[in-house]
Amino acid sequence: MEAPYELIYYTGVPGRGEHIRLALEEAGVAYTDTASLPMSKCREVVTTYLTSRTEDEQGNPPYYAPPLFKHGHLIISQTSNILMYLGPKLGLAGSKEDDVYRVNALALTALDGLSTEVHDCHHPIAAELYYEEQKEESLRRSKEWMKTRLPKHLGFWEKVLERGGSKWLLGTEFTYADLVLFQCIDGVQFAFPKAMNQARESGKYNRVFQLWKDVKARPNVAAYLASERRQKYDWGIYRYYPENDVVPE
Ligand SMILES: N[C@@H](CCC(=O)N[C@@H](CS)C(=O)NCC(=O)O)C(=O)O
Repeated sequence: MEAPYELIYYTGVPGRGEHIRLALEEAGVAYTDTASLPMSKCREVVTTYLTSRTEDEQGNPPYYAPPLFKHGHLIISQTSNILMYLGPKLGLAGSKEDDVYRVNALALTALDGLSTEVHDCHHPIAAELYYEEQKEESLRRSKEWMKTRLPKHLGFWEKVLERGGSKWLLGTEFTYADLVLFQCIDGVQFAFPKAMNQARESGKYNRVFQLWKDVKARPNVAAYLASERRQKYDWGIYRYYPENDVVPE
């Protein structure tokens, strides 16, 4: 029997694990997810992977942070690495020989600009400090990010879609990069609704917002989003702080 796909990630928010869930859900394959465990049990399982080694894990170097992904004896970390591993298996990494690298580049770019940078808007000084300890800097950074970085990122994705001449990033083939961009746009809309409304209404990024809609409407994605497996945004990468939700000037 094929080894099961096992996602190891915290429960309570979609977080970085969501990119992997979306790929598995889109492909309609079975997987286990530690997010379905009660909060304390889930933390315990994730922490065990990060701090102690079992016989089964000896061939794998230590993992710095979740998400982790287990497939048989292979346990790997890093969101984009996991997606690059799964992409070809799930038929979500294009069909030409080098597409896997093209799709990976697109996914990495979306994760850099619209996930990591957005996380740093609410934690600009240190991940170890509470938001409340860096509120002033967070507001300053959020304003700057929305003013300069958000249009740069949205403009880049609009250009990718325009150049490809299709509704998907790689061209006519749907790939996991489209899922990653969907999730990033979805999260930024949650965190900064005013700025994103302004961007949508500007008409400058119609292809990007259309991709978000088209991914959302894909049958397996829509069914997943309506299920209880889809967790709500809260304290993760995409956070809503009303004081940071300002219209960029
Ligand atoms: N680049 C890594 C980042 C992983 C990461 O930062 N994971 C978070 C949870 S979403 C974490 O536990 N970070 C702990 C830390 O950075 O010290 C990835 O995409 O997987």
